[in-house]
Parts: sequence; C-alpha cells; structure tokens
Amino acid sequence: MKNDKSVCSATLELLEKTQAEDLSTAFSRADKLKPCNIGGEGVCCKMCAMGPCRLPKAQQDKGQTGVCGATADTIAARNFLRMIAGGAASHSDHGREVAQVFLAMARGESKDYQIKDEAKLMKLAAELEIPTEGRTVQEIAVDLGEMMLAEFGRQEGELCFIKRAAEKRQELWRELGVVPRGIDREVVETMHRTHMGVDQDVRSLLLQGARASLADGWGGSMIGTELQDVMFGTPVPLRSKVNLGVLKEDQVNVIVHGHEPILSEMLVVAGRDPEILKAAKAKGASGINIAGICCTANEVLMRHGVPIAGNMLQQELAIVTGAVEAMVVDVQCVMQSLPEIAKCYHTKVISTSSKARITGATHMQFDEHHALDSAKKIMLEAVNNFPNRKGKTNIPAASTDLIAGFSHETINYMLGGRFRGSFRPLNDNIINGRIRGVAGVVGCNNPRGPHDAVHLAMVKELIKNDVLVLQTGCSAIACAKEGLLLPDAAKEYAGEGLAEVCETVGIPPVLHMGSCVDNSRILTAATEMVREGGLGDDISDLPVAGAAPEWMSEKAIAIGQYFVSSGVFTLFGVNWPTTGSEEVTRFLFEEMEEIFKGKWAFEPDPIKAAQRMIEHIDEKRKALGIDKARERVLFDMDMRREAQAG
Ligand code: SF4
Ligand code: MSK
Repeated sequence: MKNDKSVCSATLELLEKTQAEDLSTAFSRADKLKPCNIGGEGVCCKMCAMGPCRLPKAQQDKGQTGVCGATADTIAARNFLRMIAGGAASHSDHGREVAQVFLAMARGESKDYQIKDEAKLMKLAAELEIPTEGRTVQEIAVDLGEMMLAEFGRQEGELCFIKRAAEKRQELWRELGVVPRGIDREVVETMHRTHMGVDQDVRSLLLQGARASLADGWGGSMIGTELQDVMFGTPVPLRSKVNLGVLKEDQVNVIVHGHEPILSEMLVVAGRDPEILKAAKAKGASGINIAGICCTANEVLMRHGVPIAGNMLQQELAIVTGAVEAMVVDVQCVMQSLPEIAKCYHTKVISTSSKARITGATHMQFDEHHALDSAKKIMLEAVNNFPNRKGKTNIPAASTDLIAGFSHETINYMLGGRFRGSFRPLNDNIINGRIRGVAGVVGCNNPRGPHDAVHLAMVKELIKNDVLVLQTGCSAIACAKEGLLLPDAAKEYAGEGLAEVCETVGIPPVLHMGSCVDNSRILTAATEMVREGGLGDDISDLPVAGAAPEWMSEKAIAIGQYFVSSGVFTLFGVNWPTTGSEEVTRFLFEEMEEIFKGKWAFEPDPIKAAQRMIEHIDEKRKALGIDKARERVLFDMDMRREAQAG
C-alpha cells in the first residue's frame, strides 16, 4: 500500500500491518471498488420498479428520460433531497433520543442522569417562556423536555428555535415559505415529494430540501446540543490527547464509537466505578482506559477530557492494534466491517442500540432507565475480555495534546470575560482586520482521498491568512492530531493578526466546538456575531465561510444545506453529487445565492478551496466597508517588521 493513503503516522503504521496480514479495510476496499460514475453524478434513479433509470450525459443528449418521463434534472434534485432527508433524519433522531432521555430524567424515571447545567436550563426556560417562578428545577425541566419532544411531531406553525435567527433571516425564510413546521414533517414531506411521480420541479424540490435542512440545523441538531448541555454539562476548555497512541498496553481499553452521548456518558461513570476497577485488576489490568472514535469521541472529550483514539477512518485500525477489549457502538458512521476485522483479534464489538443491530457483533441493549447498570454490564464484558488478548499488541506511539471544549458560551466568556461575556472582542478584531474572518471546517474522512490531508492543508491555509477556524466532527480530530488545537499552533501556523489575538486571549487558532450535532453551535455563534453589531444584520453579511473537505455522509449534505439556507458560502471537497445535471448544479452553486444569500461550491484541491473561502470573506469585508481596516493592519505589521529588521 502506498504512503499516500493518509498523512497520519499511526494510520500509516497500522495500514502496513493490515497489508502484511492481507486484512480488508476501508482503504483497501476503496481501491478495489471503483465508484459508479452515473450514481456519483446523481443521475441514476431507483425510486420505482420501472427503473432503475440511468441518464448520463450521452443519454441526456439523445433526449432520453426515465421510463416515467423524469428528466436527469429532476432525478438529480430528488437524489440530493433524499440525502438531505437522510442526514436530517439521523441528526434529528439523535436529538429525539436525547429529548426522550431528558424527559425521563426530569420525570425521575431515569435516575442515573442529572441536570448538570442548571443555569443553561433557566436560560432556555426564559427564552422559551417556560414559567419558572415558584417552580422546582424538575418541573421546569419536564416542561422543557415536553416542549422539545413536541418539536419533532409538530404539524403546523414554526419550530421554536427559528426565532434565534437574525430578524432579517427569519423574514427571508417566511417569504420563501421554508420555515420548518415540524422536524419529522419536513423529513416525511421530503420523502413524499421525491417519490415517483410527485414533485418534478427543480426549484420546488430544492426549496423543500432547504426547509428539511433547517429542520435539522435549527431543530433536531440544536435540540440535541442544548439538552445534552443541560444534562451532561456545557463544555468548557480542557486538555486531552488524541490518536491511537492513547491506547494503553497494560489497561482494559474500551473504545466508544458512534454519536449519541447518552451511553458513553454512563460508560465514563462505569469506568471509574471501584467494583469495575477491582474486577479489571483481578484480570491483570492496571486500570480501565476509555477512548473515543468519531463524534461519540468528541462528545466525551468535550465534557470529560476522555482521549480520542481517532476519526472515522481509524475505527478498523483501532482493532488492528490488538489492544482493544471492546468497541462499544451506538448509531451512525459505524462500519459493518468491524466484526469481520475483530475476528482476527480478541476485540468484542458491542452494539447497544435497537436501531442499529450489527451481524457478528455482541448485542447488549442499553436501557436508559437503568443506565448505569447497563453501562457496568458492558464494562464488565470488556474487563473479562482482557485476558484474551492474542500475543503482542501494536499500539502506535503517536498521540498529540489538544485543547477542546469551545462551546459558543465559552467563546463568549473567553473573549469577553466572566462578567461581560460578549462576542464584541471577536467582532472588533474582525472589524480592525486582525482576524480576517471565520471559517467552519467540519465533516468526515473519505478514503477516496488522502486521509486527513485535505483537512490539514485547508485549515493551515486559512489560519495562515488570519481566518479563525471553528471545527466539529472528524475534521476537528484530524487537526487535533496535527497539534492545531493547541495555543502554540498560533505562533507556528497563524498569520500575524490572528496569532496576536490568539496569544492575547490564550486560545488556539482552531477551536474545537464538538460533534456533528454541535454544528448548531456554529449557527448560534454566527448569530451572536450578528447580534453584537458592526458586521451587518444577517449571517450572510458576515465574513464567514464553511467547508467539509473530506465529506462522505448524508449528514454532511444536510449540514451543508442548512448552512447555505442560513446564508453561508459552503464548500465541499471529494466529489459533488449532482454533476450529472447542469440545471441542479447551477441552481445550488449560483441561484441559491440569489435566494438565500448563501451558496454551495465544490473544490477538491484544499489550497484552492481555502483561497475561494478567503476570497468570499474578502468580498464580505468589502461590502461591510471594513476591507480598508485590514489593509492598514497589514501595513502596520510590515512597518513593524521593517522596524525590527532595522
Ligand atoms: Fe425510472 Fe421514473 Fe421509476 Fe425513477 S421514478 S426509476 S426515473 S421510472
Ligand atoms: S462522525 S458524520 S464521519 S464527521 Fe460525526 Fe465523522 Fe462525518 Fe461521521
């Protein structure tokens, strides 16, 4: 296997081992399995049994349509919408699960969970007009849980967090008729409209896609983030470590993988239980080491400092170390290959969600009403597996320090101070040009390109040009492995203006804001920037951009669309799923801007992509009349350098 598969040394080291042992991984399978061009371009329809109908350009040029008469444009738009629906459904079902557990906790039916951030509960109650006077915390929490749960099945009106958006944005959404009514309703309607013989108009379809995406970003995902914060604590900055080197030779290694923190929070508690630790020692281990993969990793990192073993493409490789007693998974981004690769080692793959049964895995249903008991049973399963390790382990040495935990509340506090928390200093530094703009770089890994390389090149180019980077998901893990989530990275990689701000405030130039559902934190932070003043009156006025340079998941498309629908220029790498239809691609890349003042773009080269994002940021600076300020700052810096040289 060539060395161009990844830029992560631990990944390369273990890939060599898989090659020597002829083990199949996502990397080797991607090499063997060429993607289907027609499906990749979005012009294969299998919505009914008269098809599948495939309409590549040559067929389109002959005037060919699907058997039902559907054009390639309709097919591409429908396929794009179904990706949004899949992504929105996944995030939102995560949010629903959290809301259900939250309500059970508030009602006293799930005693192992508690309210960890009462201040945030009260803030949400005030925002949502839930009465608090003379009521207990539990009563208020029950109202909040019921209200949030009702958002999923709401049939009319507007989702309540829509009111968080800037006034101008809300008005635009209302004019366009894209304010989501209920989360489930928008997902269902999207599936209905894309059924054979229903909505056949590209604009009408794509506007419904926007509506469903907003139901995710300002609905399901936001509910997930907010209730998780109340129940598990709002993240604050903390130190930890990342990469497969966090696994420990002499301890029971338990990997938590997937997305919902409901189980992993309890596993963290169970891992500290004296009885479980005693059992581990009795089996010859010196302790229990929990580490995360994917967004579950981000959740428990942000709140407990639990180290991260790796991102999406490292899940199989964690097992290849031979040091993992159990990989405990719930939902999303869990590869079906895990039990197969685990057969070569002693690792137990333990599935825990009734929604995600995995052939070959050990299923231990997690019961949130008896959460700690469930978690302890899973932990004991891992402990009992410790003596079964087969021979020498292969834990790579690589592990890097990181700082995570930048919720929007934390950014507010760090920049403004405890008693005058505010985004003012951020806005001021954007206005005076020390910070050129802000970019959200998020999303997955994809073996169709070099693992982590695209994230790193893009993020380094952005911070070099004084763009502050906000991150979530597997992208944040990639940058953490490179040391970009440390304050020292500002000196090494950031432009002078950004470095100066980071050094003054003591923050890294790349801020880890959490998991996939926590992209809603980026929406909130952007809205706070608008509210703070001086940078226009809508997210679309801000000098900001978004990107998912190594995306693979439908969730990434849903996230990208809710950023675009919220007014953000959003750029994806790897490939673009509608290239088979000029009309749909033009609509997404150009007309969306006229409608939403945000648009999609595609650029697989990370440097060119970063430059396009910077160009966009500069255009916004110009429109705000703050481009001159930036020139002055650069001039001042040059003068300072000259003076120093002299
Ligand atoms: Fe073909 Fe139309 Fe059926 Fe799609 S819905 S498979 S285009 S006949
Ligand atoms: S885990 S959705 S690979 S970011 Fe959220 Fe990573 Fe993408 Fe899954």
